Amino acid sequence: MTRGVSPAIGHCELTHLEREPIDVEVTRAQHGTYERVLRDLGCQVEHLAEEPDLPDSVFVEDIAVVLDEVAIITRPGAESRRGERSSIQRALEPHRRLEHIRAPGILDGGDVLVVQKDIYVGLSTRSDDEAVRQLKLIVADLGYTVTGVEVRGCLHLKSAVTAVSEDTLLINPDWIDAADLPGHAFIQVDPTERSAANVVWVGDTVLFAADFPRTGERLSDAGFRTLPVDASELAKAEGALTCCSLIFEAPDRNA
Ligand code: CIR
Repeated sequence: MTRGVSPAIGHCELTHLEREPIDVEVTRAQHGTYERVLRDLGCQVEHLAEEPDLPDSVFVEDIAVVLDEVAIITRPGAESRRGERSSIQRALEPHRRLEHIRAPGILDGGDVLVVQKDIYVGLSTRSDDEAVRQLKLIVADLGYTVTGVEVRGCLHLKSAVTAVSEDTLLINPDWIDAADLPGHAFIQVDPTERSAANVVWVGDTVLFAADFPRTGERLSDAGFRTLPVDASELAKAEGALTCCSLIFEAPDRNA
């Protein structure tokens, strides 16, 4: 599931970046390529209409956590993003039973890394212990463990670490302690490419941001099939690759 780029993206939330002009058409072109790559990899892309008044609404990942059994609509840490929920909720209703993170909890999907039955939640400026507590209750009977982990220096947990296979994580060790994610193998980003840990793993392929070729090379050296995707304009809005989609199994749909 994706959503078109808002014409207001230039007014996006920024935490670690200085504001610079964002070219909406270039952003749309990059986003279109991203969707095409997902289709080429066998995904059925459900493209939601853009939201002209919601600058960050292309970053659908933050609004829901979709597990096989349930989808959890988040309560985004940035107040300006809370209006993004209603349309995502409507779009997910046909696919999953829905649950919600409720006030005072805050949670961005970018802070939620699901690795098989382990759910890690980044304790960032956007997600808190109260959301972790609620999430634990929601998944209590589903066999998941939920663990809050400290992140530093980056926006979200998935800025610092994402999965590239069932047991291997790509990590920037400056932003998170690998010891907080026990039982996994790690590949480190190239030290000159701080934001490179955010990759999208689909089937047998890992999509990485074209701005980070050295990390891409590390992944291919480790035996992964990789594909670069240009997301440089989206990056000016502090968005990375995972943020632009919610990827889940939809057995109720024809492929
Ligand atoms: C924000 O600050 O909320 C947006 N400008 C960027 C969100 C990126 N989302 C993500 O990494 N999951």
